[in-house]
Amino acid sequence: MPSQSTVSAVRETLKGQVIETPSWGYGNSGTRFKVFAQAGVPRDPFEKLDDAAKVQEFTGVAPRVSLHIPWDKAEDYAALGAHAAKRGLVLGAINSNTFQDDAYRLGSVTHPDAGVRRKAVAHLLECVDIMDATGSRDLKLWFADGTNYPGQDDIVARQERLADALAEVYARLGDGQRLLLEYKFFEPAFYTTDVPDWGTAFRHCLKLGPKAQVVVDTGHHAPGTNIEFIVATLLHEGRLGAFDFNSRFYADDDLMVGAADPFQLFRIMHEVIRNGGMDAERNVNFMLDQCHNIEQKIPAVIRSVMNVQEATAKALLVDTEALRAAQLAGDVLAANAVLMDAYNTDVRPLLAEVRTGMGLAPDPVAAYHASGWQRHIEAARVGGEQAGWGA
Ligand code: LRH
Ligand code: MN
Ligand code: MN
Repeated sequence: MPSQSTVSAVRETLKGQVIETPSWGYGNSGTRFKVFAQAGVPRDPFEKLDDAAKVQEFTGVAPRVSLHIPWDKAEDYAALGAHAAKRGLVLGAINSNTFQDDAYRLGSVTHPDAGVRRKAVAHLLECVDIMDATGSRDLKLWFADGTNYPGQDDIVARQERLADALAEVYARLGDGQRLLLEYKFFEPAFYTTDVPDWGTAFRHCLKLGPKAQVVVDTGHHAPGTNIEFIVATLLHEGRLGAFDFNSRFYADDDLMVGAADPFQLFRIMHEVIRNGGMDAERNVNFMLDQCHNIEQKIPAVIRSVMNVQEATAKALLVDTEALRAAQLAGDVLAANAVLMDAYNTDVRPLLAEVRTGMGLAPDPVAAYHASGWQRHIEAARVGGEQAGWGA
């Protein structure tokens, strides 16, 4: 049993946790086979913020929203920021998009043609302009770049083009802004991918400087990859910038975080906590990157936030003294038992208490359903937006 002082420290940490939700999680999405339109989905970025505000209202830990450009392109970003602020939100990471233009068939920043590379870099620089207007700290870069066939292009030349583009963007970053580089092992490229793994992302970040950090998207690894090892290593090296949380059974499924493998999420959060990743000064951004193709979107985002909270609570309950003693004694079974005891704790009552202490309802999903918001948006919004892909 954890002591009373441990439990109250855990409660305080949980109250202070921040989980950033993605604007595209509120829009219609699907696979390349079908996008199922849902009633009441947002028609513009302002309405996406209105939905995100509901997640914040019922969870109290999701005040930031990531934007994707051009999916969330606005005439006036100051107005978008003011709309967010009125709803108790702030605009979070700006996600670039160099994967939906015909020009990028052979790549964006790694394209063999310098003109296409210039177009891609211009978009990335525009994203930094948007960050200046929104006050966002994080520029999140994911490149779909790669090749489909052996021999299609020169692997190292593409790395050099990538490094040149990143250096130009890095030089444009203002004080307090940073570049977050996301890797993904395949898709849409099927043979080589230019940023396929954490090693490649880490290497580019090291070359760039301290304002460049790696994003770990939990769905972007080969099956069986030990993601928590990557998390521990990047944190130890000071280069873990953010998570894109989601879960997967097969590839980049973008299902709700904690749905496929809550034990993996717990192991990740254990390494985060063990290596100082919850400390405010580390600035690790805990973001969701998910699509709710067949389930209702707002309660799915709420559930996802709760899943992260549950994994965090369990990881905070690990008896670190007992763990260290067992590790030093070489007691394999005792060390493992310490972790499993924490994992097997039902933290839902603790989280309900935390919410009540924050003036919230203990069950955020039930509170959302009781609020009438879903009925309101289904009646008020006609012709909602697609999240941006999968048409
Ligand atoms: C790529 C990715 C990346 C994109 C998002 C929409 O698979 O994870 O983070 O920006 O999906
Ligand atoms: Mn992602
Ligand atoms: Mn992805």
